[in-house]
Formats: sequence, C-alpha cells, structure tokens
Amino acid sequence: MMRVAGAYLLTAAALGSSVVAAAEPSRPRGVSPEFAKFYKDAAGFTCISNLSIQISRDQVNDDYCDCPDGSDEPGTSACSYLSPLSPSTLSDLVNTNTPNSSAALPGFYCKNKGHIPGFVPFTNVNDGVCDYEACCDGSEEWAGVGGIKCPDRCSEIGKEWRKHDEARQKSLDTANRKRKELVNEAQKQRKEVEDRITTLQTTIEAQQKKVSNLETELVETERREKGRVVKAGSAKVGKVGVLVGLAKQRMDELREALINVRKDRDSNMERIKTLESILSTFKEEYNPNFNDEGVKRAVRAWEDYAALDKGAETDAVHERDLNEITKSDKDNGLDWESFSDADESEVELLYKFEEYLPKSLRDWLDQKLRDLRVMLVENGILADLSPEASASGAVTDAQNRLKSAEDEVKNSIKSLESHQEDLNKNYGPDDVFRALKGQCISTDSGEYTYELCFLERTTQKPKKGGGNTNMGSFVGVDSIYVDEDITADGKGLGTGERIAMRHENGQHCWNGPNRSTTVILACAEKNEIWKIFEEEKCVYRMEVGTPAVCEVKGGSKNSTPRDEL
Ligand code: MAN
Repeated sequence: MMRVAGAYLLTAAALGSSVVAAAEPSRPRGVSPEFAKFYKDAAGFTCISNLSIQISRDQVNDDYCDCPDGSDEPGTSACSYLSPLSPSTLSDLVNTNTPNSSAALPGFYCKNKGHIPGFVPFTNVNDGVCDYEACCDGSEEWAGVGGIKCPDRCSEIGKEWRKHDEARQKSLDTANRKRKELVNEAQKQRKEVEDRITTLQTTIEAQQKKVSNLETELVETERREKGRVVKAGSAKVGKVGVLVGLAKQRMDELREALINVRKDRDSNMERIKTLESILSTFKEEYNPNFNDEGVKRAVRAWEDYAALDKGAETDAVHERDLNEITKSDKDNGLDWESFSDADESEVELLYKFEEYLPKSLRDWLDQKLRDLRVMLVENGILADLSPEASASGAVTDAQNRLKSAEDEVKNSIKSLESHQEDLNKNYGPDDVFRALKGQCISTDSGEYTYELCFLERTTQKPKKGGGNTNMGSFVGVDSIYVDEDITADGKGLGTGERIAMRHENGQHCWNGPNRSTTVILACAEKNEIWKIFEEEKCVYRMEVGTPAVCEVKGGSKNSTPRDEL
C-alpha cells in the first residue's frame, strides 16, 4: 500500500484481491470489496467492531454516526471525527475483525477504474475539494458541495502512473541486476582471497622446509669449511687421518734430509781439516831459498786464507737441537697414531699441531710447516681459513640463502594473516561491499566537494582549493532506522532499517571531536551521494544510493511502488 497525502492507494497485493470488483448493488457507497461482507444483510447492519449494536439498513450512509466505530457511515463524513485507521491495522481489520483503532474503516473507498483503487480520509468526503491523488475518479465529492464537480481523471492519471511505475520497475530491475553482478564479483574476489590463502599455506610449508634444509646446509657448510679435506682416505681413516699421514710422511722426509745434510757436512768438515793440516805443514816445511814463484804464491794464498775469520766453532747448542730434531718421533713424544684417530671436531688442533712438538723443533719446523700448509691449501686439501676467505666463501653464501629464505617465510606469513583478516571482515550482506572496495563517488555541496571511497574514507575537498579534510576512515557496517522522504525520481532513504557504514577518526575538529561520517545506504540504480549534511560540528551524515543494498532486508526500499502517481 502507498500513502499519499493522508490517503491510500491500494495495491492488489495489499488487499489480497486481483481485480477491482464490479459494482455491487448491495455494497454501500464508500465500501471497499474487502469490507463488503459486513454490508450483505439487506435487513439491517451490525457495527463492525461493536457487534451488540444493530441498526436498520437505511441508517447506513444516512449522514448520521450511529456506530462507535463509524462503520455505518462508509460514504459520508459523518463519523470523520474518529481517529483514522492506521495502514498497519487495516489488514488486521480485514482479516480478523478485531480493530484496535476507534475507526473501523480505512476511509472512503474510491474504485478509481483505470487506475488503482484508493481510500480518502472521511474528512475529505464532500469537502468541496477534488482529491485526485487518492481518488482519481472524483467519487468522494459525490454531493457536489458548493457546485464542485470532480470529473473522472483516472484514465490519464493511471496512464501517467503506469509510465512512472514502469520506469521505476525498470530501474529497480536494473538495480537488482547490478546488485547480483556486484555479489558475483564479491564472491569472485572472496574466492580469490580463499585461493590465495590456500596457496600461501602451501607456499609457507614449502618455504619452511626450505629454511630447515638451508639450516642443515649451513651447519654442514660451516663444518666442511672448518675442516674441508678433499682427498678423503679409506672409510676407516678420516680426513684428519689422511692429513696427519701426509704430515708424518713429510716430516720423515725432512728428518731424513736433515740427517743426510748433517752427515755430508761432517764429512766435508773432516776433509777441510785434513786439507788445512796439509797446507799448514806445507807452509812450515817448504824451502823459501828455492825461489820457486809458484810455491811462494801458494804459501801467500794459504796465509791469506788462514787469516780469514773462521767464525765460531761448531755451536754446541745448535748441534744439540739438531740431534733432538733428528731423533725419532717417538723419542720426541710425538704419537702420530693418536692424531690419525682424531675426530673431525678436533681438526682445529691440526692447524696448531706444532705446539705439540718440543720447543727445540718448533722454530725450524715452523717455516716448513707454513710451506706445507700453503701447499695443502693450494692443492685443495686444506680449507683456506683466512678471514677474507671465510667472509666471502661458501658459509656466507649459505648464510645469505638461509636469511632470504627466512625473509620469504616471514613475508608469506604476514600476507596470509592479512588475507585471513580480510576474510573475517564484515563486507555486508552476501559480502557485496567487497566488490565496491576502493570505488569513489562524489558530490558538490556548499563550498565543498564531498567524496566517499567505499570501505576506505570520506573526504571534504574545498572547491576554492586548499587541503582536503579527512572525514573519517571506514570502521564497520551497522544498521540504522530511518524515516525519510523519497523524491519523485526515487532518490531517498524511505522508511525502515537501512545499512550504514561508519567512518571514524578523521581529521581533528578545532574545539570538537575527530571528524566522523555515517553513510546510510538505500537501493538505487547507481552509486550516488544523494545528500550530505553536518548533523553537528564535524559529525557528518551522507545518504547514498547503491545497487549493493537492493533486495536486502534492512537495506532496500519498500518493494511496493513509489508514493508518486
Ligand atoms: C571546516 C569544515 C567544516 C567544519 C569546520 C569545523 O570548515 O570541515 O565542516 O564544521 O571545519 O571547524
């Protein structure tokens, strides 16, 4: 049913009847088909809600109010002082006969042939004014008070109404179709989020496995880099064993070489001594009187040689050291067996193994060992443990790989959490607002342009330039009761529960709160800001049309036709 200026146009649905009934002889003036059953008795009339009061038939519509509920005067204004029947109790009355209003009838019934039947308030009956809005057939002015004539205009008014109604219905259909599209889009977007979550979960699992592998790899790389020996020996002898074996072999070679050198030295010393003794005797015993020039030159050369500094006699300490060096390893307390059994974790000891040698051996061997180590490193037997080598080596690579894998996991978890949060957010009925997210609409009002970006924020932009003002960021969806007009072009909130979007924590208002905006939504063919006003300082209210709330309980307008004819 539609309310028009205090009167009612009846829709077929509202009264459960599909056609305007043909004139019924027994139906008194002003009675609608739905109430006809109360007026069927030709002998008399029983007041509709006062069954104890019965009157004669000719007292119906005699312009005198007999029934306390006014039901005996359906076609006159005689009982118009009674409070009118509210639209909500009309159907109660028709269906149950138990009115809760003093008036039993909704008003004077106009058949309005060619248009939609309607009721005119009883006060308007025969008041000398044509009530074409509710009574296009002019039947409520049946007495021609003051000479008034209200010709039937239902044909033209009905035609115009149907045109409007068609357009309105078309627009409603379009709006509903658009909503369906939005819901489809929203579902698609939700599905994308769900799929992304599934993908992320699998990705995270794989990434975590990768991290764990890289952790193992790093540990292994670190161990390998500390004691890398390429030439692994037999299964029984470990890498250290191989290295110890090589070192021992080298030691033996060096010792042997030293012993041989000492032997040669001693034998050569003996020979020198013998030669010196021969020459010394020669010098003592030769006969200078023979005047042999060759002999004289030899004697002078010998004297020169003998005068040379021969250096210190053989250093006893040095000799003792050499004796120690050339002793067997066992006599030196060096147990190669125990080194070859060494665990890899003891590998570091190897780099300092000269410390296990007697002091006397160390200096001499130091240089040799240095050479040996270089040779081993160069040949890939020992790892290069210099700081530069470890900083740029495989360990750093492994560390970097692990670090970036850990970062990947962190990023994926963050993304997963934000997608899960998004899935749990209230995006309105059917998740429909998801499809509007980020879409902006705006309208001019006064000195500002006002903008709404769905699910983001509302903004006030001065037309004359200057900075924009944040009127609040989207925080959630609510329901709000409204009772507003709907304009002829269908824009407006109407009456009932509507979906509202809250926007809070906007720019602080001087001497006031942080700006906030309530955006109230009603069904419309397109997204559009209808009205914007500041309810109180820095508290704004926007009325917005959108297909997103069509056909939604608490979000759309009445499904009955518009108020306009
Ligand atoms: C600006 C606008 C107004 C608001 C005042 C408050 O002029 O944001 O809407 O009322 O500031 O000072």
